[in-house]
Amino acid sequence: MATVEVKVPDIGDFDEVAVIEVLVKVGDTVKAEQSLITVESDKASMEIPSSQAGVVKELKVAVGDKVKEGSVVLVLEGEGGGAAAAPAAAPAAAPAATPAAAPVAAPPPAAAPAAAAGPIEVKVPDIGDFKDVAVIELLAKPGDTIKVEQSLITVESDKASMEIPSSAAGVLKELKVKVGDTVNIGDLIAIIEGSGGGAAAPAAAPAQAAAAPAAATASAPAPAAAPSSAPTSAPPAAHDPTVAPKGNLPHASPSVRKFARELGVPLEEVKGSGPKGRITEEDVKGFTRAVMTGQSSTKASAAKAPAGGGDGGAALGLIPWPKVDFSKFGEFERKDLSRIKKISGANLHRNWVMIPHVTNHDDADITDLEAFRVSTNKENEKSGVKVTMLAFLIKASVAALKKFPEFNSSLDGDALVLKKYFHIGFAADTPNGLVVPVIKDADKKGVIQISQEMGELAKKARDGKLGPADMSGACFTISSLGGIGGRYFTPIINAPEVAIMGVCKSTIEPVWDGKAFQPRLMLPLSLSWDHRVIDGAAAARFNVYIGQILGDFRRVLL
Ligand code: CAO
Repeated sequence: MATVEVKVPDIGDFDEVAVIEVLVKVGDTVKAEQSLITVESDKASMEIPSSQAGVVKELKVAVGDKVKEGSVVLVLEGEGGGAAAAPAAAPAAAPAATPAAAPVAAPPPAAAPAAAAGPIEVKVPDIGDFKDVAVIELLAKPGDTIKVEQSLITVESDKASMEIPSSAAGVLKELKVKVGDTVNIGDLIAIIEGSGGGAAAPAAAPAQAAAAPAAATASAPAPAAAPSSAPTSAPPAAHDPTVAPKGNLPHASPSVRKFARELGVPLEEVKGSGPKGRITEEDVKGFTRAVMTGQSSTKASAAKAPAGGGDGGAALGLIPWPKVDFSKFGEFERKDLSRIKKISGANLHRNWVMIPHVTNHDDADITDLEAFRVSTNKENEKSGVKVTMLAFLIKASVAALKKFPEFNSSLDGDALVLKKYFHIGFAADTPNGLVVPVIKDADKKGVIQISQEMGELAKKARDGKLGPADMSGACFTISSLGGIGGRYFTPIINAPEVAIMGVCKSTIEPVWDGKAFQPRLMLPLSLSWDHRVIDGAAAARFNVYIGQILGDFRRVLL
């Protein structure tokens, strides 16, 4: 099989950029367009994709190396699944249309500086053939004194993030964009009261100076709407980045930013361990771990998460949270929320507000299943593994997800992502709050193995030792209060999942069999579902189907 050299494509008019991350290793199988390395200049970082599919034979660059157009990144044993290796002389031939083909260098200001006073409009300069790039950071706030070329905002696409500089000097009067907005060339981003010393030319000519187009073809999801792979109660969350503190801007590559966003980690609170304080994926994981184990908390979530909603409603145009002097009414004590509660609160709040929830209630006859569970546990007494009703529920959910695939999906803009894997989260109560560990590939596991893994994960949860990987990737979540009591409740969906099953304590009830009332063990089920994705009839069918399986577990074989 032929080997090919993958080279740095045409990435604009820059001399050399530093390799800050190597994203693959020797032996890895890479797809065409898969990111291989991250490079970074003063103002922008971007990922260089592979021009073709194959197996990595040799890496030709290391972190810290400088590369430019035509530099060999690595040697691939080709699978013939992509473009042929682009010769050094024509590096743009392969990934020319990909984001990596775009320059790393930050765009110059929208307009050439010119002496002017009075209000000046700063617009997005020509940053290449992309549209709808997400604003991920605001780097200045009204009242700040801005220099020409000082970065005002950071935008990000799938593969690259870059800072948009000011075309004028002066005092920032107004920012016209906020985090989560998407922008295009020519969009107004700020009004600056010119200082007369190096102010911008009229904003009507934003593209003039744009010699350096930026990366990006696809728009990155806005942080607020970005699907979080973390469970409702897990680490993540609703971090609404506001103005980043001056001189303390989070420094991270696009993939690390994306990873942080998925976990809801506020990057400006993460200490970077990479060169020049750059935040690495390990730093984000470490931060999450620290929050989960109670060694740290996030300022953002602490400020936003409180059970009552804090001031989070302000963004929705709600009236402010009531401030009450409780001492007027009697004695009280003040107790800080646990760290997990602070973080999960922000998630729960977002999910509750953003997802149109509906909850269906039903009962499943588990008389025979409970008898089977008890006898199975007797048979396996010595194994030390106790089979729980929750394990059967996980198996039943997998069968229902297979029969009703839209329940195993996530909304992504106007599209539905239909998953072919079956990872099931379960809510676990811990002394520090609620967490949601995930049983991976539950479709491939038996009830005993699921019970065993659940026991291990629940213990890890109680000991505060769950890592992000233990809590991510769920397709569907089950929240069981069966060991405690109650009849029904309305569980909150774990975005980006589209449904969650709440289970309460089973009780013996009289059930009419056509001739007489029979004492049957009935399990209350409460299914909350996202009405944007699921219709009421489908939800009722899903619940009924789960009930049928629990009523006669042989049905999972059908
Ligand atoms: N009906 C009746 N009894 C039930 C039951 C049900 N639906 N589910 C469990 N039980 C019984 C079990 O059989 C067990 O009884 P024994 O000790 O006599 O065997 C007892 O209740 C305790 O079960 P368990 O809680 O140890 O085991 P589990 O598999 O049901 O649950 C776990 C494990 C980790 C999910 C659970 O310990 C837990 O944390 N539950 C709380 C989840 C929660 O807080 N959800 C709310 C989320 S919304 O805020």
